[in-house]
Amino acid sequence: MSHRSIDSTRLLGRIAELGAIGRDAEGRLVRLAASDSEKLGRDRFISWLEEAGLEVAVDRIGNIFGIWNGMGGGEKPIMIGSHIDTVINAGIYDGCYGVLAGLEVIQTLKDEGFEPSRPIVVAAFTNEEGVRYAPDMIGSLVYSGGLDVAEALETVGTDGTVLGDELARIGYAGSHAPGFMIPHAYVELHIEQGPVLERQGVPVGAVENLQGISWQKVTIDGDANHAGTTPISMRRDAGYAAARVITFLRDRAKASNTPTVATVGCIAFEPNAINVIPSRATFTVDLRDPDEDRLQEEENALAAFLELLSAEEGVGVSVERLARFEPVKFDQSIVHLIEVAARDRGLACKRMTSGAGHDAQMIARIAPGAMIFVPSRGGISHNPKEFTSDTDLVAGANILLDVVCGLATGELPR
Ligand code: HGY
Ligand code: MN
Ligand code: MN
Repeated sequence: MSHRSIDSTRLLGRIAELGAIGRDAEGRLVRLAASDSEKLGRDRFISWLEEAGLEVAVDRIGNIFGIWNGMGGGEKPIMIGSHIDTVINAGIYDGCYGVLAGLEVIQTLKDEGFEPSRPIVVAAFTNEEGVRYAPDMIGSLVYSGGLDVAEALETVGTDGTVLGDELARIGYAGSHAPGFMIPHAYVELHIEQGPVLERQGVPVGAVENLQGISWQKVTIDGDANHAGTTPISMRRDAGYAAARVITFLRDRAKASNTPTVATVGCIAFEPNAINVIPSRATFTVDLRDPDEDRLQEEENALAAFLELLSAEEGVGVSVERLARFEPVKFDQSIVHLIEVAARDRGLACKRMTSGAGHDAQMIARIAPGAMIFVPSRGGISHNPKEFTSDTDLVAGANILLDVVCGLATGELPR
């Protein structure tokens, strides 16, 4: 059976080109949401949308849309989305692959004279990574009605900037109301960012659910004192207390025999001097689990440990919630469509859970959707070593093409 195929040279070339945009003085890829470097990526993406002859729209939270109306007119669109903001010292595929493959699918169909029964839209959502502004996925969260846009625009970043001011400064404070197009269906193509597909030698993942996420910021207050003269018994050491929390979280997750994961990704001491016992430790806790009850159990266990710690170490503890998203189940008929599309191309496909958060989990609030994964070499991501082979990248984009055609024609595959 002959299949349509995307233009692999164009897709791979754009992934490489976007991957070179927003590098810092040390050559690291850092395109944090609403930053000058991200603006460069946004501008380049919009130039590709215009080259493809798409209508470009930007909403009030800075989400970018490339719209192909086809003959679809007033019908609800098929939306293909992801993000182009990155973490610090990122790889070039996370998010960008899905956005550029979405554009490639539209451009392939347009070039071929395909006439979709409904509009097809590619979306790049703001601040998916949440590194500069919490919570993560704020653009798709606002788009799906999970957070009021005015409130979101007031979000203060880790650098003290305000999201709304930064979007205006880089020229991406759009005018469209978030949610101005409710998708008929949503599909997101993404690198797995984990080891499962590669370990099992499977080229395609049909993602049927996504785990819950809990982000908290913990502040521990002790007493600064002299590192040389203060006996251990007299210390109220915020640094030591923080270390106890990190080992508590890791040991508990490791001993649990469940998919629970816990990460302390950011930490800062005050006054942060070699010979001063830290008076304050501020750090983040990222807890995840595919099961909501277990995730709540982990949050409760942490809260109980912090109380015990406060009593034992004589330190003050305060916690700020930064993000909390329940686990999400995707649309079974679209998951099935992905499996059939892979089978029709002779590709093995595995149903799986997403360990990472994605815009798809937010858009699932307003439309049926699912995700397609391709393997990550060594399961590495959020790291410049992030890599997916050209073969897998192209295969994933062709599966996306087939799934979008199936959704656009209503001809669900055999
Ligand atoms: O944190 C996440 O899972 C996503 O990369 N924002
Ligand atoms: Mn991502
Ligand atoms: Mn990411």
